[in-house]
Amino acid sequence: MKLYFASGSCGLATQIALREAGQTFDLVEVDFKTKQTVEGDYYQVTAKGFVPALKLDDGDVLTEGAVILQWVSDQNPDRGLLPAFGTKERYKALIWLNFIATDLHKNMAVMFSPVLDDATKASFAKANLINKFEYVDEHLAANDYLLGDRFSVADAYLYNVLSWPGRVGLDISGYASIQKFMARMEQRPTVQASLKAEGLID
Ligand SMILES: N[C@@H](CCC(=O)N[C@@H](CS)C(=O)NCC(=O)O)C(=O)O
Repeated sequence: MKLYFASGSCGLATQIALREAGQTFDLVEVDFKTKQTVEGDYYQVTAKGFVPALKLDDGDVLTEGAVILQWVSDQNPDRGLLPAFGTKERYKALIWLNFIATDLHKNMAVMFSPVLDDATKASFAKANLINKFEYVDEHLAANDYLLGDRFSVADAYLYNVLSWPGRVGLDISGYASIQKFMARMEQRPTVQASLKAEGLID
């Protein structure tokens, strides 16, 4: 199995999930500018040109991070990375995955846009991100992880996306519960190994 990634982008959550699942995988880095990997044209892997993409051993390629996280969890049910199919807890997890993908991830992506000026980004963040950070912070004040006291792949995705604000000049240091969550996540060996593999820490 191969995980296509770009350092510091949204493939980090998949990598953490694969490690939490005890799955073996190879990493293939994608150059966003050229859309090349060591294997050649990344568009041959996925016509979307986006990471993450997970190429399975049978050659099938999965895309969409929130869906890949579910696949990884369901391949390794003994690891408890998501609640069981059909349970109410499962839907609560899916609510978080969807919220992170559509409200946090995609709104954060706007902050990296090369076509928007800083003032526009600041107004956008005020209107579309600050209230989301507050919502998450409030939830984490009462819960160590998104689903309560136990890690799930939704936490890997949240950690991934909440590692970006500082890179775009958004200060989230005032959200105490988010800060504690980030520190808690960074104690996980899988997070450390993933950050290292992406060259984000030594
Ligand atoms: N809908 C996709 C979006 C993935 C996505 O936005 N990937 C970004 C990195 S975080 C990307 O590959 N961008 C390519 C580029 O900017 O050239 C998902 O949720 O997985």
